[in-house]
Amino acid sequence: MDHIVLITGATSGIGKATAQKFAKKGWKLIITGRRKEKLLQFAEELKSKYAISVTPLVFDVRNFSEVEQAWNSLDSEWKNVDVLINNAGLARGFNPIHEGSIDDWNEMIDTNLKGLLYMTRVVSPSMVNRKKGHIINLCSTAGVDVYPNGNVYSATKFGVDALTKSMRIDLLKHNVRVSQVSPGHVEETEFALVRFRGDKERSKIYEDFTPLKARDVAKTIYFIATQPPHVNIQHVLMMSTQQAGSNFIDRSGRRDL
Ligand code: NDP
Ligand code: 8X3
Repeated sequence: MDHIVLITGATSGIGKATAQKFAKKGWKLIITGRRKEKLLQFAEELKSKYAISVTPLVFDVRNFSEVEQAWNSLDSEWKNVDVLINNAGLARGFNPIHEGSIDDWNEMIDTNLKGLLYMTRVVSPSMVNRKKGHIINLCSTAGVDVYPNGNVYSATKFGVDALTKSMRIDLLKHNVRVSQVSPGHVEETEFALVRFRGDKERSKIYEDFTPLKARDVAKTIYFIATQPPHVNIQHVLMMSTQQAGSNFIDRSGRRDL
């Protein structure tokens, strides 16, 4: 298998589970994140477990010169990325709009929107030149429906949805597919811990219902990426059985098998 997938935000959660899924299927991987030690250790694990090639790149997606430098550090053969998964992202804070933190707002906008744009800007020209490629963006149920205190996080994910749609139109004539996955709540991630800045008590948001797991989303991403060349799955909106939308969760207890 000579296919190359580039996954941003592979040090934890959905990105990590997605890297494991593609590695298991024999793909060549470029994995990224800011936490160097975690990323390098994960790359070694993948290489020894699956006997595949893995290139780890440590950089902050919010910083365009770091993004460009990381991309330029790749050998030309590694630049032939078949699938770009724009996964790195986060929510910060959970305040009503009049009490929101400007720093939190900037961090979400810079990561979820600008980071996705910067990655797309450096990777997509090679896809256009080769007339081949697939970009898969991580959106959210928060990009489909708003909820109390979700304000700016939702705005970034509504923005991701708009970008997915417009990127698909721009890249249509170049034979580059653009898809999106919008999950509801997903455990086995650091999402809640990051949103609540390490507050373990506040981060216990999955105790009274069973959410999706990171590997459920990974499986869906892999399915999207492995359709025949004439098929593009444009958008998958997925939630656990106990969730029916951003504002509808059956919190009557977990239903793990
Ligand atoms: P995690 O916090 O577990 O993972 C986030 C990943 O993004 C980490 O690998 C982190 O790596 C990386 N990342 C964050 N900021 C940056 C940055 N500035 N530069 C580079 N990498 C960065 O969360 P999830 O796995 O849950 O989140 C993945 C995506 O899924 C996000 O876009 C999120 O919005 C979306 N999502 C999550 C849901 C959930 O309930 N968990 C539901 C719906 C969507 P590092 O810290 O090492 O840089
Ligand atoms: C993560 C899901 O509902 O916390 O995107 O916004 S939610």
